Amino acid sequence: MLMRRSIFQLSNREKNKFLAYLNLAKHTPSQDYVIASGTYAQMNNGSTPMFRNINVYDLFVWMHYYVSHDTLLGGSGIWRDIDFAHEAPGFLPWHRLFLLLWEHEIQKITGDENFTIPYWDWRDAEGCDVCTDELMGGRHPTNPQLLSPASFFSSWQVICSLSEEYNSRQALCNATNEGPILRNPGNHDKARTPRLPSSAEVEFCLTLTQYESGSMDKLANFSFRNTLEGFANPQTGIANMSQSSLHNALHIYMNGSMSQVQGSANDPIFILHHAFVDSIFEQWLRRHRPLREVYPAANAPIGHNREYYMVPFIPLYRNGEFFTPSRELGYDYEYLADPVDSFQDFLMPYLEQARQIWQWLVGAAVVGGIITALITGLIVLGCRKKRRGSTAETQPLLMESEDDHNMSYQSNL
Ligand SMILES: [Cu+2]
Repeated sequence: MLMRRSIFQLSNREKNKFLAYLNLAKHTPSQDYVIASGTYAQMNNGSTPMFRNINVYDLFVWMHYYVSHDTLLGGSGIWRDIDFAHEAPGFLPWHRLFLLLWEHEIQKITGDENFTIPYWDWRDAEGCDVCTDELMGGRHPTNPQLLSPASFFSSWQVICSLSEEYNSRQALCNATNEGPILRNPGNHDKARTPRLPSSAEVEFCLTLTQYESGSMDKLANFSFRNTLEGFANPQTGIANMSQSSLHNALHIYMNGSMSQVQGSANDPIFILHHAFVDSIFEQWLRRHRPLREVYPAANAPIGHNREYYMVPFIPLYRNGEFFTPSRELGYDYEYLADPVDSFQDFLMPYLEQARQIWQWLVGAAVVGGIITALITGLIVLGCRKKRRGSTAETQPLLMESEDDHNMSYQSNL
């Protein structure tokens, strides 16, 4: 069982390793994937392929862009009200899979099979406490919108951040560099998001019994998904378009690359943030123990029904497959883990090994026992013979030497 841990619980060594892995991903070309740089029509229905290589980090930025970008209908037609990963029931399963795949790619390029994404528990935070040069980058000393030059994230380039430009050109994002990461935490629109989410808001959200409700979009009332995503009031569960709460609040608060859906994964805070959102989803699953059937099978916004495949992942996965407790998917969160379960997890590999080799262990014990018995028998026999032949000679000599030793010890004292 892989354990996701709080970024504040990592040792300095673990923190630096995490940052080094992120940087490696940003500089390692993906061996398995390319991105489409043109639509199917622009590729002449596939006869003129348009694909580009991409690094592992940006592959995920691009996938997050692709799943949420406006559909180019040709001519000047744009379909904006479409998103296969947000504002509908697929939001939580989609981001759950996204993080799992991201974690897996990092494990592959580093060879570190135990790597897990850390989370940022932002409940009741006063500000962006991961925005330091030891973690995700502090603020630039003279330009508040930029990252501090002491953080290597300040040299990262973003992609897929210019949605209106792509729309006007009827073009897909082709992963061209578009400048540095922007982040200006706390200088956001306070009327929309007065402060970071509180523990009480998270707790209220967890009490909502319905996973999804009504129109199953951002207007849904008393929907756990819509409240956690941040389109509903986290004190009442009623949809409220004028506010951005819980998950959305963090995106707004960062006031930069994180604040536009399509380019938000450019900022690596995205990963820490979504890991924590996923842990809240996990708490809800454990508390309410829903059957898979609780996830809507029909009438959800396009792409979000339970058996629909999630865009743009290859191989294919269905929304409903990730509406399941994290332990079934091989991971847990440190702050949610049952200590008994964790101890079992710790023992499991040893017990499993013992189970596989128990015949050998028993065999070795029996053979060892027989050999020990034989040797003991031989020694006893040997000693008896020797004692019979030599007792008389050795006895006086032994006593003499013992006396000498005792004398010298006494004189020293
Ligand atoms: Cu997203």
